[in-house]
Amino acid sequence: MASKSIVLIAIGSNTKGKWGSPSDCLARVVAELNFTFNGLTKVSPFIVTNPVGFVRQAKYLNTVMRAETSLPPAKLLIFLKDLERQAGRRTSASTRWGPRPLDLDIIDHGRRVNGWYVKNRQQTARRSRFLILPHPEAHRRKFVLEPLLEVEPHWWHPVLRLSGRQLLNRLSQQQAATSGRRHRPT
Ligand code: A4P
Ligand code: MG
Repeated sequence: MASKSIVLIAIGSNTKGKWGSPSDCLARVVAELNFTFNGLTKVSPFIVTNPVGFVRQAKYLNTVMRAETSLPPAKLLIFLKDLERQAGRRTSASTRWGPRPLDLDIIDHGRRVNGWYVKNRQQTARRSRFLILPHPEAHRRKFVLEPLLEVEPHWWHPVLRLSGRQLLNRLSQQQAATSGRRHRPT
């Protein structure tokens, strides 16, 4: 039997879809995934978060699931994309980082690294339709890191080699620096 990997899946929703409101949709997808992973899952509490993106849109409901699976990354991605479609997501009509009834991102799959390279001496992820691991935006997103730490408190980023806690602290410091600049008297 193939060995199992620990996977972390970020789940988000901010519009009504075929599975109902964002909270109905999250409950449904958690149930579907729980069934698929034979109950070997842990789910963080659902949190309401401000939207990140380039268009005006409603707040999101977010959570992170930890699961154990022998499904390889590419097969898991196909399965998750199918769930997004079942929940009413239309890929052709979707804007990058725009509103959606369901978004499923693989944050980590057994600590695999794929699609990252060094640019100007910094680790950077490619922009591509192919699977990037760990997810290219996870380390910049509080709505991913906070729930992730609830289900995997000792997680660390396999490329940036920083813990989830360090990444969150870094985000808070960056935010404080930006708001400090904004409020500096002229
Ligand atoms: N893809 C590559 N790597 C991965 C991965 N690790 N996990 C590819 C999942 N997918 C991955 O994704 C585009 C393509 O990325 C997929 O075909 C897949 O092969 P998408 O979700 O179909 O579309 P997208 O919106 O164009 O891009 P993306 O980058 O996935 O958006 P995100 O990053 O998912 O962001 N604000 C809050 N508060 N909460 C949210 O949950 N979510 C988004 C969506 C924006 N703002 C948000 C939230
Ligand atoms: Mg996505």
